[in-house]
Amino acid sequence: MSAFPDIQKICYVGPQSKNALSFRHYNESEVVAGKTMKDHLRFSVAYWHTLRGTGSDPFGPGTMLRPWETGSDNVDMAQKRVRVAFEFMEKLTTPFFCFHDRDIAPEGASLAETNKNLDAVVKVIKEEMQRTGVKLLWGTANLFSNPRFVHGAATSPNADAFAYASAQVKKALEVTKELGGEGYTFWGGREGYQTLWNTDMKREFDHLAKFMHMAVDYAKQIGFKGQFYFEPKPKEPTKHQYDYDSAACINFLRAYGLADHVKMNIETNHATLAGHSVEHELDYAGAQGFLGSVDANVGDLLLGWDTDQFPTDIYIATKMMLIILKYGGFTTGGLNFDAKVRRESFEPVDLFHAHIGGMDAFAKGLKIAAAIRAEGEIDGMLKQRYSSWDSGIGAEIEAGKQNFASLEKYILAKGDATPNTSGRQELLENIVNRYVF
Ligand code: XUL
Ligand code: CO
Repeated sequence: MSAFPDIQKICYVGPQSKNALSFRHYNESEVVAGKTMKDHLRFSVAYWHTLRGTGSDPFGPGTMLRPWETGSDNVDMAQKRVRVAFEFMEKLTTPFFCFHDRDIAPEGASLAETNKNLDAVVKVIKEEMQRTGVKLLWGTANLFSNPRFVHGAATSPNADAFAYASAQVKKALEVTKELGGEGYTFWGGREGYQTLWNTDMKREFDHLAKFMHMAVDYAKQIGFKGQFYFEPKPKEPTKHQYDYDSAACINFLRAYGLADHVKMNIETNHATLAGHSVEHELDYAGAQGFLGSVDANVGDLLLGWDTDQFPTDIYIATKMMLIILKYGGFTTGGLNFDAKVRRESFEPVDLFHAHIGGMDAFAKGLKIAAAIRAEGEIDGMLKQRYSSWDSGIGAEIEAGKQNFASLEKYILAKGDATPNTSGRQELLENIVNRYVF
């Protein structure tokens, strides 16, 4: 039985389309900058929001109308829900999905029973993946909902909570491997603290590193070749999250010998919560060689929390695609819509509107970014701005042929620095607008 009987496969119609259930820009087989849009964008549906989001908020319960949900959260329902998920992705034509272990299957009375539940649901997921060709971008474990993780998981002061989390990630890695997942993401949830009065920060960092190393070792042991990702988030739920931003995460990975095994999964709304723009976070990770994957959403700058809205802002999408292209595009990563429909958007069709809007925004952003790069005007201005480093004293400094004493001599002889030219920010913004509209 169809969960979306009135909705056909979403097709590309073109920019003039007024059909809300069509793509105006996402034309999966269209080649842009040497690759199809499908291969550039690698869109993914986030199981936790799209299939499990209820619309509850601190002031009230869920509002979502999901006719296929029959009330009881058991394995039978979880298996039925998988069929709904894949009908949705098939109609939407997203090539990937992502999940947490606990989104897809209910917890049982013991870990053994929980794992059995998971296996029963994974069996159906496997069937549906084969039937539809939809693939797994990455898997992860929910180490934050159950009260046993009240003080964190890998950074909990309770060694048993750490042990439980280890057992859970072991199983999540096995399942991710079984489903051919191209990656595995660490988002710790409660890995952070509320007050230093009760927190041994150094010890908690050491434990988090131990935990990640164990995951890397176990992946090797079972032959899981997917890419590990670390997802930064500065606040929510704890006051001081250890994975604050790209810089904090990369420093942690380097300090603990994990740099060769883990890349970043950058989320737009998490970037803005950290006081950064997403392009800053992407460029920072890219410059350090850690750009892996993206959780595509947006926050609301007037609200200070993780609103996880669908991304429809063409400037943000363009800037993100410019940076993703600059670093060579996705390999194992992709654009995972870690986003939820608003509580007021409670009908199933809203899930389609939301994803279509996000996919079209990034498709258009990709085309604009590719055009900007092909014409090279902005790149040329950037290069020009740094041209004092291409020859003469600049090139010598870069080549390590100068030192403080020789530079003092140089400036004493020269008298003063050559005046800088204008930064031309407004002109650059106008040039970008020329491509956008
Ligand atoms: C939470 C968040 C997570 C991760 C995966 O803010 O973004 O859903 O993406 O655990
Ligand atoms: Co996320």
